[in-house]
Amino acid sequence: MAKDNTVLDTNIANHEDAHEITKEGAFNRQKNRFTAPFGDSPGELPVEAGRYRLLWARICPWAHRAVIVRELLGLQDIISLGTASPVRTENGWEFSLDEGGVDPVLGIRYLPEIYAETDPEYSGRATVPTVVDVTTRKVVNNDYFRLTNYFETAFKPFHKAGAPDLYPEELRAEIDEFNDILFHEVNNAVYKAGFAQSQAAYEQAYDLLFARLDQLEERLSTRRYLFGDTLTDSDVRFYVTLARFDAAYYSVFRTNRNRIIDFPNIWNYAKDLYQTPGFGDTTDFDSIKRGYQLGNHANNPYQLLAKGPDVSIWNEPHDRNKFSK
Ligand SMILES: N[C@@H](CCC(=O)N[C@@H](CS)C(=O)NCC(=O)O)C(=O)O
Repeated sequence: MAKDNTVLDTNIANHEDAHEITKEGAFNRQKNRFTAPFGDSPGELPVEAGRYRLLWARICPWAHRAVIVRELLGLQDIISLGTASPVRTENGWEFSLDEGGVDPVLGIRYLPEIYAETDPEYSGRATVPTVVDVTTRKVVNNDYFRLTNYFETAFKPFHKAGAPDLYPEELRAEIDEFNDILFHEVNNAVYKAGFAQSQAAYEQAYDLLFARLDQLEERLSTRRYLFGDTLTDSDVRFYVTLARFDAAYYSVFRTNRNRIIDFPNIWNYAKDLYQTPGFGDTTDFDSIKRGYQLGNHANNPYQLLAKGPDVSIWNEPHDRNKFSK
């Protein structure tokens, strides 16, 4: 846990404590601790309706993607959802949005409580997303990288009728390869820029990020979604970074070569997704701004919240229907 009592996910001290800064000043994200897969083989987490609770905070892109996929696939009654407040406290993510300030199912005030109950030896950061087995009160999975894929595959028997196939078998290898690039060069590159402790590490992340965004701008000039005419898991992963970019990363993480609204194809694509049920209705720009801007107390000692940007433009028309047949 961070020593500073005003911490947030954007507080670098938090990551120093968790030994996530290399000697070159670069951010090297901690490994997930709870990675058991969901499935019906021995050692896998049994897939059952009502057994698991997904814990998230609206600021967090890694958790947001699991929430979007849960919505798209209609898993809301199968996996319950607990929401922590957007500004992380000195004691970790707090369930202060709930009555009495505790999660109504688990009865915890702070996320680290359930990590400590599960593994008293755990010394890493208690992160969202976290999946808890409510029958055992144990954290069973915090594998933000693969969680959406489990919802898409192992939870298939529970998908709503007509749910999109976000992870089609014939595309899985390609999607995995793409998601890996997306992680290193977009989703995590913004954090690498924001958490860098040397000019070189910051510039390296910045250059990597914008070179990839330029390529994605090009890719989206010929197709509605990243893999063509239908939504995939990769679109969800790209979207969560886009939704945070202009409101947070651009200023807080200094990823300011240009804004997302300056990329014509990416911006129209982002609006298209935002206006699709599951995306915009789970996106809370106010929480995003608070989480990133107020979270870093050292960089914002007077706790001022930027008034802009105007987020009403996410509801403006997009031009992506031009790709529909
Ligand atoms: N589990 C991953 C990714 C998830 C993650 O970083 N979530 C952030 C919120 S976006 C979090 O919960 N941070 C808590 C902390 O830093 O203590 C990690 O450990 O780096």
